[in-house]
Amino acid sequence: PGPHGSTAYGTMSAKKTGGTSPSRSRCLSSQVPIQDGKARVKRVSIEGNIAVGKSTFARLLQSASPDWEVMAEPVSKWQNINSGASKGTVASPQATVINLLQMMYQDPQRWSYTFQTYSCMSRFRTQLQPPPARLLRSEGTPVQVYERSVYSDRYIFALNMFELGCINSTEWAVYQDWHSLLVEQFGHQVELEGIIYLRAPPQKCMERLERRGRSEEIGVKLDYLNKLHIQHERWLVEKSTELHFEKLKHIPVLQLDASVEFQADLEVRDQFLIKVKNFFNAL
Ligand code: UDP
Ligand code: D5M
Ligand code: MG
Repeated sequence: PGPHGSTAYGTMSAKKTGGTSPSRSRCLSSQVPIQDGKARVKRVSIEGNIAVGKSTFARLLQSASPDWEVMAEPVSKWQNINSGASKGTVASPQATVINLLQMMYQDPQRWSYTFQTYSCMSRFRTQLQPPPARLLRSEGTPVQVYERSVYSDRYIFALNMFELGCINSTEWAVYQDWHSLLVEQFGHQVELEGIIYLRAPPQKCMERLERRGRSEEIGVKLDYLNKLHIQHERWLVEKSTELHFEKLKHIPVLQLDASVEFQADLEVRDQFLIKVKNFFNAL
């Protein structure tokens, strides 16, 4: 895991120094080199329901091209918050490890808002990390890929928690206020050029969730996955979710049918990769 729990799957040459030549690109910020008015390194998030196969798909992308860098969702960070240590200090002997993911599932009324602040903060951190040098040097189509984003945090999970009554209207108003402030202040640095939507019936996600057996998710019901599925459909297919960021309203979405077995079936994998390559090239 990286310093904040997000893992870059491809760490092969990520630590090497280097960069684009000034004639090829200029920087609007230190992290987003721009060429011809467009981001030189494209940024794409993988979205989809719990256990649809995002991490599996992310690993597949990471091994498919050195031009792609994939950042995993920092789940381990949410499962292991050290209560006694702030940044740069050593944890006291009494410090306990807090599993906020488990607390959120066990007592959603109490912990959903806290969880949303923490998950969203960790997603901002992930999206603010600069691309590795090898992507900046790439002559092809370099792409930084994230497992979920600050946008799904708000338009899937936080919204769903609010609709379920696990976040009250005061918490929802506060969440939306700081979320908009951060997205607007960070501007280009947290923009995405595209979204890959892994789509599958909630029942299929349930089967995969049970097979994965993450202990915190034992109590997750099909009904919850149904609700999250509907949020994804509203946002990425029907486009009926009210969005607050102009660029996000027009973002290209690649939909992949993740109900098929793409982990083991090499033919399906190759078809997915062709679609992804074409999608990236068109961004
Ligand atoms: N999985 C599978 N076939 C697939 C994709 C995924 O059996 O084509 C399994 C995978 O091995 C894991 C579970 O589904 O046990 C959930 O996958 P993952 O953790 O990638 O899902 P995520 O929650 O990241 O979307
Ligand atoms: O998602 C990881 C786990 O974390 C899964 O149980 C859903 C949960 N999760 C992720 N983001 C959020 C937010 N923002 N709110 C509530 N729950 C969240 P997985 O799909 O397994 O990669
Ligand atoms: Mg995952």
